[in-house]
Amino acid sequence: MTTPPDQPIIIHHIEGRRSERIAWLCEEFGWPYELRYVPGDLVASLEALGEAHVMRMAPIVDIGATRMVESAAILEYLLLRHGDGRFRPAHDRPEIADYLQWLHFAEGSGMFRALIERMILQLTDYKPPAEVAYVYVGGSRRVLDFAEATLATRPYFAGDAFTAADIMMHFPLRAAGLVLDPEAPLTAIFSDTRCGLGAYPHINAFLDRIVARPAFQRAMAATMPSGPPPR
Ligand SMILES: N[C@@H](CCC(=O)N[C@@H](CS)C(=O)NCC(=O)O)C(=O)O
Repeated sequence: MTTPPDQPIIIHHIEGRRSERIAWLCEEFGWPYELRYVPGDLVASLEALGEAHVMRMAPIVDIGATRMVESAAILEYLLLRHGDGRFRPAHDRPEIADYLQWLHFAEGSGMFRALIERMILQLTDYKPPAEVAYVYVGGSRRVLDFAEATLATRPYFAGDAFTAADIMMHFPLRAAGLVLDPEAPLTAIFSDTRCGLGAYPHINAFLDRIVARPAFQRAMAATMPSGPPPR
C-alpha cells in the first residue's frame, strides 16, 4: 500500500503535452491529482504556465509546498517519497542502471535529438554547420534503433517490469517517429498513430503493451478530455 501525498498533486498542464506523464503515474497509483489548464485554449494554458514558473513549460507540478519542473525528476521524486518501491527497481537491483539511463535518456537524448532534427529538417533554407549536421541529422533514427534493440531483449526499458522509464519514453518514441515520417503533421504525436515507426516491431509491441494499461487510458482521457488538441 503506497502513501499518497497529503494533498492532491497539482499538475499545471497543456493538453497533449508532457504533463500527461505525471497524470499517468498518478493514475497508476490511484493518487488524487488536479489538472490546471484552460480547456481548448493552448495559448491561455501556456500563459498560465508562465505565471506559475519562469520556465513556462508543462509540466509544472505542486506536491504540497514543493513546486517542480522537469518530468523525470518529478516522477522520480514522487516514487522516492511515496512510491513504496513500485514502478522503479530498488537501488541494489541490476535493473537500476537501465532504469536510470532510460528515465533520463528520454529528455536528455531522445526528445533533444528528435526536436533538433525536426527543426533542422523543417527549416529548409537553414544549412546546419557540418558539426551540427553530424551530431543531429540521423539522431532520431539512432534513438529509435537503440530503443528497438533494447526492447528486442525485454518487454520494458528497465527489464520485465513496467517502470517510470517507460512513462518517460512514450513521448520521445513518438517524437522521433515523426521525424522519420516528414509527411506526418506534428499533431500526430497526440494520438497513437505510430507515424514513422513501421520498421520497429519491438517498439510497436511495447507501445501496444503500454497503451493497453487502464491507467494510461484514464490519464489520456483526463488530460485530453476533448480528444487530441488541434496543435
Ligand atoms: N524537459 C522538460 C520539457 C518540458 C517541455 O518542454 N514541455 C513542452 C510541452 S510538451 C512545453 O511546455 N513547451 C513550451 C515551452 O517550452 O515554452 C520535461 O520533460 O519536463
